[in-house]
Amino acid sequence: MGIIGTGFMGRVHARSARLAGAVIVGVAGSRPDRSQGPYSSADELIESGAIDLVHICTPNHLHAPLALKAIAAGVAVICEKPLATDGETAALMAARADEAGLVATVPFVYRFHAMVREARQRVARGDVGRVTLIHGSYLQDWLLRPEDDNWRVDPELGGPSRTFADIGSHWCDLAEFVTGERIRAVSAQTGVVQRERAGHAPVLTEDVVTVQFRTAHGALGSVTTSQVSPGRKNRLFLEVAGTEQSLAFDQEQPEKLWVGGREGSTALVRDPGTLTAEAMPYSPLPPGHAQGYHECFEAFVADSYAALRGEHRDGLPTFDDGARAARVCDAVLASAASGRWVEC
Ligand code: SOE
Repeated sequence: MGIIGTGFMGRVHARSARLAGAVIVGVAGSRPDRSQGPYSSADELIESGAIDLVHICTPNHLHAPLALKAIAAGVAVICEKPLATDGETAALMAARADEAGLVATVPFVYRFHAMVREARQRVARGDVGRVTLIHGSYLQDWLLRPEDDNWRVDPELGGPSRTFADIGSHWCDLAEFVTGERIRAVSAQTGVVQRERAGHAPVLTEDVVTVQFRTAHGALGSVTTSQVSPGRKNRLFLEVAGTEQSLAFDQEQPEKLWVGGREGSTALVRDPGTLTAEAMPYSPLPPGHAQGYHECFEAFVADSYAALRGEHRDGLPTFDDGARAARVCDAVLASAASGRWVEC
């Protein structure tokens, strides 16, 4: 396989791919001196004929052109989210991957927590009853200060949405994955808290977003995303209420799933004794040995490579899922701009 992108995510992908047994043939960086192996550019790597799969870990604006090139060359793809900077392009990418019959996946890695699989299975088997309310947030603080900078701030590189495309996409994917519901219409507000950032004045991409939504089956929901919430590092919180039970998952407390009931509530702890058969394969470590981001990433990459070998893996996030998240993101921006509800 090959990797395009040498930043934080490129390194996370490389580590997980090695663990999955993949051989790294080349790494292409933004400049020839950042590349490793015989290929000095992304194009050379994709067209080398030497790789079965390419990991695309570049800034967002390059996801679509590189993934489309790889698909045209018959190369399977693992592409970072947001899959594209607009929903239409993301849908085209999903269609092309489908037509070519290629494995094409997106690292919605929070799906790979055992307690998330547990929640999904409990909703699917009816424990929760009819899903009525879905809410939560995804909060970070790494862009709190005016001096905090990143390519994601720049719409030319990151696309028109920053916070929602980057982390709202994870939340929406997780909410839909756990509940089986589809976000059907949104009413959103976006806000820029830091208008002046070095090199980006005025800042055009959003720091904070609030969204209320309804699903195809009529459940109501809301989500708040922020990259400027002091003290919140990577706090993805999801709560689902149904007519029988509630479930809540907090990515910073990933060993637990709260099961709420009118007659009493419990905090389930990840343990083979309590997990359903569907969640067990995603519980890689004995209880008490906390499962974290890396383990989830490893499980996602391992399942992508299993799919490449022709094996089925339940819940593998594909380009179709990436395209859905991009479509919801488009609707969020359109609603914030118009002040109206927008269908997605
Ligand atoms: C930065 O906001 C980031 O690294 C995201 O890009 C990841 O997808 C998320 O998992 C953590 O935060």
